[in-house]
Amino acid sequence: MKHILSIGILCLLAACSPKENQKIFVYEGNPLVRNNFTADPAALVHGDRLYLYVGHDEYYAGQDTASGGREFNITEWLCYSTTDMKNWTEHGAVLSPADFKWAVGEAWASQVIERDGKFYYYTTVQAGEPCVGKAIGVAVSDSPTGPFTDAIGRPLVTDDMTSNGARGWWNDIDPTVLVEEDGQAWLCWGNGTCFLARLKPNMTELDGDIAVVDLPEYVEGPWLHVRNGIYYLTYASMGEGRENIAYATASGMEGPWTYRGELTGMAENSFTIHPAIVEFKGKWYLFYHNAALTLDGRAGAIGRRSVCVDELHYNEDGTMQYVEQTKGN
Ligand code: FUB
Repeated sequence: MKHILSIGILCLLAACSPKENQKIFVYEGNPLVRNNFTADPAALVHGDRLYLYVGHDEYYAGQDTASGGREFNITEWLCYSTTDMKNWTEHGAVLSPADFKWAVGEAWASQVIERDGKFYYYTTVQAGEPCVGKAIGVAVSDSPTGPFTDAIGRPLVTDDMTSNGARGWWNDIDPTVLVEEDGQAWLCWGNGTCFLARLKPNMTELDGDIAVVDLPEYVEGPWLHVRNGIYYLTYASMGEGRENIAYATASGMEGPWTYRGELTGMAENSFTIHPAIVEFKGKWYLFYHNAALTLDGRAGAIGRRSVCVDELHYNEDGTMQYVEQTKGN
């Protein structure tokens, strides 16, 4: 029995460790990822390693002349990981909308979380008939680097389940998930409206009604985390014509949520910004994106963004200190 357990542990370690053909790069200041345009970071700490999941902002013919209409071309989600925030391993594409039979394209923001040894990938995809519109899908894997497969064969959240508000068919985007210490899981998402619902312990069904959290200047990209009994709901809010990051706190997931102000200013050269917050090896980090990178002669733009990271510090009362966005060489 002991022998079988040891083999099991070794297999798991092998699955989670960088493989020989995986590329390593060294963090040289922001932007963190410099070999791809990347957006919408989501971080997961598992064991000794931090996993970073991002949308891959890809070039498309006509992008340089496009105005309005199609802003993004994101057809896959990439994964990177690190044990020291300095040396990063590339795991490549770990999920794509094509992995959801009901999806018709576009891979918007996501978050991966672990529960009972399974890794759940909650993500935004464009759904085809009969639930046309942005939808939230959930894929599952035994490993943080996949392979991930559609957990339920249909969307978890579709347009008809929520009121449309200002954003119509594309308001069901940008899922974030939190599992409380007592095991209660929550799903929060939305563009224009911040939706919140309980998840059943199976992590693949909503449990009860969908509530709306009223937050000043809320746009999109919510991120939930807890520290010392304080619940944080951090989100992309509307600054002066572009998004910045703001947050609210509560003593429990049911609120009331108290607005605490801006956490960052607007991102360099980018209309959007998107927060992810985790603690890793005793330090707290804020991941976000800007559009400051020039890659292969193409300057950053709305669909050519770059994931960044900066340290996050708290005040004694639990409020988060304003984060200055740093820049590398
Ligand atoms: O990347 C596409 C969309 O832009 C995301 O879903 C939003 O959070 C914004 O970053």
